[in-house]
Amino acid sequence: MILIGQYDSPFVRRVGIALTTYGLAFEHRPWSVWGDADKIAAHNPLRRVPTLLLPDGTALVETFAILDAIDERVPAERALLPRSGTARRDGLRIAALASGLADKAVSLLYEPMFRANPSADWTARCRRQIADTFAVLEADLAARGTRYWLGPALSHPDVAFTCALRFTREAHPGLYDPTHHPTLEAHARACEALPAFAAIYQPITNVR
Ligand SMILES: N[C@@H](CCC(=O)N[C@@H](CS)C(=O)NCC(=O)O)C(=O)O
Repeated sequence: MILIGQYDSPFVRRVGIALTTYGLAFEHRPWSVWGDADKIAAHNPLRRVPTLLLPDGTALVETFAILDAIDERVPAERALLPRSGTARRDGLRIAALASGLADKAVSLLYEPMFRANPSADWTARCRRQIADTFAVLEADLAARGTRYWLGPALSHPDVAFTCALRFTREAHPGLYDPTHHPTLEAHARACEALPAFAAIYQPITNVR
């Protein structure tokens, strides 16, 4: 498998951490969505990352679709989400909130890159969406009292959230206030200390 994209993307990092946690072999092509757009386009007309090339050459796009394929390559007991049932729904729900938060943080980063006069309304909307989602996630995790989001073991929501938080903090300093989110803060710190998270990381270099 070949993973295309830089680890400064919260989505590419999430896929890289899942592959590394599973111990699945993969090649990494750290292509930039800006400088290497033509190379990415040869596999993905959207010119977006992550793009995952399967051994048969199929190019998968969209993090959740990529992870669906990766999860199938490990036994059910090692997968970062149960194959079905309530815990799967719950994990997908939380991972989708974290991923949506990351989407808004990416939009917020792109706005001044592409507009001479960034929209104040759009910027305020994104900031509000991010802040409200952090608040919902803090309440959700605090109510669980578990080591990881779905219980004693690492799962997809933990990876999705930790990648979203790291990206948001680095892209938008001050937007996330750790004192308002003590549960999220402790959780992300514990996840970032895991070997796969330490190995799969790149500070933001998202420049056009
Ligand atoms: N929903 C997508 C989001 C991927 C995404 O936004 N990737 C960014 C990099 S962080 C990208 O490709 N940006 C270039 C573009 O959208 O044209 C996913 O989960 O894979």
